[in-house]
Amino acid sequence: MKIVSAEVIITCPGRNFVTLKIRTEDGVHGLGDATLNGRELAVASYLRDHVCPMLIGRDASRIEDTWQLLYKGAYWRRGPVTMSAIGAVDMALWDILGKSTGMPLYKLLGGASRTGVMVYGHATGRDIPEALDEFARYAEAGYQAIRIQSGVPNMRSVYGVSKGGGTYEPATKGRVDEQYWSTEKYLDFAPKLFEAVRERFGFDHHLLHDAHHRLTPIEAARLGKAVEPYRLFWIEDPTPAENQAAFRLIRQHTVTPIAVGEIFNSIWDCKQLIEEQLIDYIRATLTHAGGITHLKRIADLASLYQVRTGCHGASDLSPVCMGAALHFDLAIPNFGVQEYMGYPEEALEVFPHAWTKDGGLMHPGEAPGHGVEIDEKLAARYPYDPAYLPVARLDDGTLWNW
Ligand code: GCO
Ligand code: MG
Repeated sequence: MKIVSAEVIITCPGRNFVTLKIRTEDGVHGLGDATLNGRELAVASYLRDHVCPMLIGRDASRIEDTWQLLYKGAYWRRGPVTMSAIGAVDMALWDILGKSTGMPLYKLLGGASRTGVMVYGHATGRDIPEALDEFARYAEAGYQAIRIQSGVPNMRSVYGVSKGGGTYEPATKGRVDEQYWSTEKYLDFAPKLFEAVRERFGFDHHLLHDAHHRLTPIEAARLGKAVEPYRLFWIEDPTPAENQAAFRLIRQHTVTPIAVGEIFNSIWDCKQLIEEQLIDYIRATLTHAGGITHLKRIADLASLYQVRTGCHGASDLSPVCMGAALHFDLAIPNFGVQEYMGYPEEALEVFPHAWTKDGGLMHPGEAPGHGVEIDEKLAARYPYDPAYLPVARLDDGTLWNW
């Protein structure tokens, strides 16, 4: 199973994706997702210039040893660029192992622990009535878990709501968009949004919401406490998590469950959050947190503390990541929920996939490996198109957390 080539493919079918393709001497290939939204070329260069040459000649079945080599061997540890590059290699090697043994990835991970993967969709609206109508559409489509985001009255922009109708896409082509934020307005509004959902739809659905790192710990505690009657499945990223101990303060005040970790890239980012049971769901992903090998380690640690997974599944993680994530979700014992934001049609064409979707339940399929391929000819028709995530400022211009 000697590796003979490793190449990076960059394509923009609706949005930018970076894919690593590793090939062995037996003609088997594996794919890994290396997309880091807004910093795509940094990971592409890390792979092309530093990692790919190291892979040639190595045994593709030595997945753990390759992970350790890339992690310890760089000397400089962790970080989103390094860990996304390692994640892509790891995903591709597991894909190769699946293909060369004829097994779908979830079987290599121990087999199915459930019949399907519960995914949540994004209901968004410029105001409460519009958000509720979107919620109704997801409910009718069979989703058991639905995230809701809405525009806030008298606030110029808000996280998670699409600009001109259509699907939500946070990155803006060619520039860094400036948005505005007011915690006071948001905190006044958010409980009304959840109240309206429960009034119209009752308590049958799992209700999720993303605060997108905007609050201070005490503000997050206030929000969690205020929304307890609406029994949310989770509030996501209530406050930035670099300071893990900050979550103690939130926990002292509220039983609203908390999900954190889409921007984490290693077990060290969430060790304290998990060990002190300061969160309920860990959102780290395969792509950004070092692939299957490392996310499994995080999930196993989490399982000791009854913390479940809720992997990030925004459309800026490629379908390759989604396919691999569905295998992971199906196999691990402490799966909670998987985000599925969906993809532009052209992205689904560039990445043919074995997964299936039935309402709010997904299945990775039975194809060997992770079951996602890339149509390279089609991919070449969509050249890289730089796009960046926005920043948020307070009304007086102070730069805030987006
Ligand atoms: C989510 C996330 C995304 C991120 C995006 C950044 O919960 O899905 O918060 O919307 O903002 O993935 O690239
Ligand atoms: Mg989020």
